[in-house]
Parts: sequence; C-alpha cells; structure tokens
Amino acid sequence: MKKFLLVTFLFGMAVVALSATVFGSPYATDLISYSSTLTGSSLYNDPNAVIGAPATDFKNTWGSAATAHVKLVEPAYNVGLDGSKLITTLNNGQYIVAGFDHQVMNDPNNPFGLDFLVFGNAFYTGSGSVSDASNMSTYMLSGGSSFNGAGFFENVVVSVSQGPAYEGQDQSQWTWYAYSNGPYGDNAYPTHAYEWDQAQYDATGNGWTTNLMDFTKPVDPDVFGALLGQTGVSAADAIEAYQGSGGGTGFDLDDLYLLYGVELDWIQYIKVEGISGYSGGEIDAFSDVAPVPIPGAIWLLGTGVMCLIGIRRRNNL
Ligand SMILES: [Ca+2]
Ligand SMILES: [Ca+2]
Ligand SMILES: [Ca+2]
Repeated sequence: MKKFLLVTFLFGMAVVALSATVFGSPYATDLISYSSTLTGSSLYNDPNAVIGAPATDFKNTWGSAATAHVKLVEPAYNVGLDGSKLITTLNNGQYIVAGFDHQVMNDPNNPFGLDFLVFGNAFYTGSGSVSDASNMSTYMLSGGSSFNGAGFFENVVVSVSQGPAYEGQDQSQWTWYAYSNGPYGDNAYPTHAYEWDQAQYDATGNGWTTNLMDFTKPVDPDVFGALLGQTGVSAADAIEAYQGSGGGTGFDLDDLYLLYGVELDWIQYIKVEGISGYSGGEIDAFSDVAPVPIPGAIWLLGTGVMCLIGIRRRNNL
C-alpha cells in the first residue's frame, strides 16, 4: 500500500514537472512580423519592446525623480532602468505579430473566462502627485461613467491566430480573428507593477513593496468597473481593487464565437494594429492568463487516495 501511494505521488510530481517544462514563458517570446515602417518616435519604434514581461520600472527623466515604478496612475514611458525600449507605438495601419512558445488555452478555469492579457501604457488621471514618493491614498482618481473618461486610453485592435497552416506560410495568409469591436489594447486596465502597503507608507513614508503584482491574473471587470463610477476613489483604493492583478486588457476566446461562429480551444499568435481616430496606441507586452489552481497533480493524487481507500474497503470485506 505504501508503495502504491509513493508511485501515485511520484506520478503527480512528474505531471507538475511536465507542466513546468511545457509552459516556458507566460509572455510572448517570438517577434513574428511587423510593419516595415513603425512611425512612433525613436523611443517607441522598436517592435521587440512588445516581447517579454510588462515594464515594471522606467527612467523618468521628465519628472521629479530619476526612476519610477509603473503604476496605474503613471504608465511606462521613456526607457527601462537598463536603457531598454519598453513600449511600441502603433499608428494607423501599423501592426506587430507576436507569438507565445506554447498554445494559449481557452481554459474554463481562467478567471472571468479571460484567456490572455494585452498590456499598453494607459493610465487613470486624477489629482495629486504620481511620483514614487507620493501617498497613493491621497491621489484621487477623476473617475467617471466610462473608462475613457477616467483616464488616458487609446484603442489598438487585437487579432488572434493559431498560426501557419503549413510550415513557412506567411502570417498574412494565416487565419486571423479580430476583436473588431473591442476590447482593445492600450485600454483598461492600466498596468500596475508593484504591491502597495498603506501601513508601510504611514510608518516610513514609502509604501512601495518589492512584491510584483501578477501579470497573469486579470482584473475583475465587475468589481473594478463599479469602483470607478464612484467619487472619492484613491489610487490606493484602485490598486486594492486589482486584487493582486498587474492589470492589462483581458480577452476571452469564447467572444470569437459571437463574432465569427468559431470555437477556438487555443491560439498561439497575437496581432496588434493601430487604427484611425487615435493618435497611435502603445503596446508593452502580452501574457497567457494562469488558470485558477485546480492543479492536475493534486487531482491525480486525490484520485489515487480514493482508489487506495476503495482497495482497502474491498480488502476489509
Ligand atoms: Ca475563455
Ligand atoms: Ca498609449
Ligand atoms: Ca515591453
């Protein structure tokens, strides 16, 4: 019996190890294609800036501080602490195609049904100072009845694809599905990189912890949307409403059924395109949403234990 349990346990551990190797990165890893002319300014015209994790810190050369955290009231701009480019501008008709190193699943265990996130440099406006030295509980958001009235948002059209039908097929020939009517990239919800600790601010004058928010967890659309419509909401309140999420615009593959009658179990590539009517939107990164943990290994272990109980019961008869 002990041997049976051990085997079940080892099998469970193997599943955990396998999962870890299959999913190399939760962020886009491959730059597939991009417009021959990206006309953003020199700081924002490198398509490689959309690969990898969202920006967490930047050199704030135009502000009062030398560096700044990315926060929902102060978005990424300029360059990273190491001088790297952080975001890419997509003006009308310009595009970037990026790929993940694995299939992004339409997983029913993904929070709110949202399967992937697109990060831009949208932010909420308000009154007060956004510098890292400021108290986020005294920075008051402008709020409003709509997201676009509550901050600075732009619209970048997002499309998805499973990739080439045969090896070497150009991305322009792939089957793409566009979220033509939104949601859009560089829109709600603004990226927020670090956890804020009000008690730490009250005691020391610096509320920023070194704990990163979760860039694979979507913001709860209902909770946060309701909060924004109220008055007297501070940046600290908004951070709390993110409930550990690092923000980003959430996309549900199920929405494609309503638009195109197609049921996609997974995608692997994302295209972002600038559209007319906006002075260009910015894209920072893409992430695969992590399902709410109902770990397969624990389920298997549980099944193994139930089998064991069953065997014991039969033996006891
Ligand atoms: Ca989904
Ligand atoms: Ca923008
Ligand atoms: Ca970036």
